[in-house]
Amino acid sequence: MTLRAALRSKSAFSGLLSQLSSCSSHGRVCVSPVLVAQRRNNSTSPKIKVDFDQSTGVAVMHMQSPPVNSLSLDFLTELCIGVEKLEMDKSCRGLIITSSQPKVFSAGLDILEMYGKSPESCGEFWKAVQEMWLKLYSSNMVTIAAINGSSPAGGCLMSMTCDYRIMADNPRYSIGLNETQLGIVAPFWFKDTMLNTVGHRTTELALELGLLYNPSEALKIGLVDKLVPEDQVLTTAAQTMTKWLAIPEHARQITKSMMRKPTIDKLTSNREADIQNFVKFITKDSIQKSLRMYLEMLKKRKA
Ligand code: CO8
Repeated sequence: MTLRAALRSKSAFSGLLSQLSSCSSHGRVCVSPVLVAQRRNNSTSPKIKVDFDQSTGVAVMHMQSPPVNSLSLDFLTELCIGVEKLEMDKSCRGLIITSSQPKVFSAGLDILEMYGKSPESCGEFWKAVQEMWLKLYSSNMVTIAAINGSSPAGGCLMSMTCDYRIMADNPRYSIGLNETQLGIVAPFWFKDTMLNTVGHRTTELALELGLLYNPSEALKIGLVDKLVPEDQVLTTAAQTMTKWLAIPEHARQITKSMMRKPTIDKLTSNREADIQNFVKFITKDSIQKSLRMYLEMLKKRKA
């Protein structure tokens, strides 16, 4: 069964998860020998590579989907399964997300998943986008985005789900929610995530104008927390992780939940309506036209 098919089928997905954990007591999940063996070898899947260091309790998730780590349905499915596995393993306490692609952290949602697709496909895709956000934003692990390249739109959203963001200090890179530039609208939970990160007025300007910020600007508005030379992004993330992991875990987790739960609840209580809204919006002729023009612009810019 493919990963995508596994996620599609709820029972198969729980079957997959039950293979990962053979027992659960007092809220602690025991990890099966199969998973432990995989982990020792560092699990590798086509679009995501996870290196988990048992001695530090920190996993590094490398996004490795050429050319630009765009968030396709397959990519999101792998990512969600990867995060779920780590979340269930109580020996994993921290997650660093980074990119193996040169110059790009993630180009955001895969536009080809939203262009020329049936309403059913769009709905399935959007459910996976919601799932990625819910898993990362509500994670009990300490999460750090090691942003070693540009990170527009959904890439910025993914970074903002993390507890801390470290970006490469390269003025050619940019980050932000640029949806309006594509003629589309960032949904309320994208908006809320940004609002929780940089405040109301900055979010209003950023979203209406579809602003992409260079690293210095992003640091100034608090969209990222630290800039470092490109070759130090991962090491700085690891050092920062050590500091975060020194905080008493239970207190940190409850505090994170207190800060984020109202935003998470807003989506969980409206998931189906949000999917319907997305499908209705994205399949409109005018929106499809905007996406086509944007794709053409990307191609022209390359030429
Ligand atoms: N989806 C699909 N394909 C993409 C995407 C993408 N998001 N981004 C780039 N590509 C493709 C390009 O078309 C190009 O394809 P090809 O090789 O076939 O010509 C290839 O990837 C390489 O792209 P570039 O040559 O542009 O690569 P660079 O390294 O020069 O630049 C960038 C990398 C900066 C990431 C650049 O590609 C870029 O700006 N991409 C567009 C990013 C973007 O605007 N993403 C927005 C996606 S929408 C989203 O995430 C939220 C939507 C919320 C929906 C709400 C509706 C209700």
